[in-house]
Amino acid sequence: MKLLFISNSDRVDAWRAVFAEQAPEIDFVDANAPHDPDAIDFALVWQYPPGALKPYRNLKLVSSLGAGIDHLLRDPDFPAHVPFVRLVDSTLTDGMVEYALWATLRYHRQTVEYADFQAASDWHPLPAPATRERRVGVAGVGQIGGAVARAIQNLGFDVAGWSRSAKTDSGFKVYAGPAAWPEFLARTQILICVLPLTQATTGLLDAACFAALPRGAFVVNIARGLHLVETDLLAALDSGHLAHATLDVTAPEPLPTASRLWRHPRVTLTPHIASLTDPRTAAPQVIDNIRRLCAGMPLANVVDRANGY
Ligand code: OXD
Repeated sequence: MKLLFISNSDRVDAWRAVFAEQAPEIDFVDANAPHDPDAIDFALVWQYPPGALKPYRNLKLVSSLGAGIDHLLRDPDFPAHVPFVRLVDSTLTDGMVEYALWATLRYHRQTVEYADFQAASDWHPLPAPATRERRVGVAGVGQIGGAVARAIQNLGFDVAGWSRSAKTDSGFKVYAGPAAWPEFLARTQILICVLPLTQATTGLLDAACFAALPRGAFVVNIARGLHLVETDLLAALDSGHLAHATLDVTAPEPLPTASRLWRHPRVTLTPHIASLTDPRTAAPQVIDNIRRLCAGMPLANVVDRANGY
């Protein structure tokens, strides 16, 4: 059994080592090394040039190295009839939760303002809102967004979520569907985007969204750059309607040096590091799915291509 590893950004040696230890029966093939495409059974993939999977005619399973698979589905040559599974990894989720907590606490504890005061040698205490009065809104409350919302709620914040469809067992209020989006935004002081990128969510963080947030709101995007309209964000920050934005993702990535986001005093940028896939915790589920396939058992975390996640 041969598994092809194809990624522009992941560490092939680290993945190879975990496969050698945990699944010696699987022959791990680096896409950059010479190999026979017809002999490849499975593919483990992340960012790669569109069309790169086209030569592999005998694929039986494609596994994503990450949770969001929008970029893979955009490849017109992505094999349409091969089972496709994504990663649902607690380590990946933990990283997202940690980043969202950091951004929330940073805004809640006004450290952005205090950094300005320090730069001006200004000893200047601000009135501090109570945690229970700080309204955080998490857009996208699936596996990762739900964990983000619960962790923030556990710190005592007033948390609500927004999702495509109604959810009743989340432990926090969930606004459902496009009709509830404006109401969700109107109550949200810190907006955290954890949505999957689909046709319906592309460009959702736009001028109308920012206008619907209360004045002084904060925006955190840890999902995909294409959720957010950069020029609309800059306009909302320049006008003072939004107080600050934290962006772990941009469109495109890497962010071109000409982008004003790099230099905007009200923007914090990180290079898509909110969470990184760790082969030690992610590989076991890739291996498990291969073994399930071989045993004729149902696969875990199959992508619903119609929904786009
Ligand atoms: C992911 C990512 O979707 O790292 O897993 O962006």
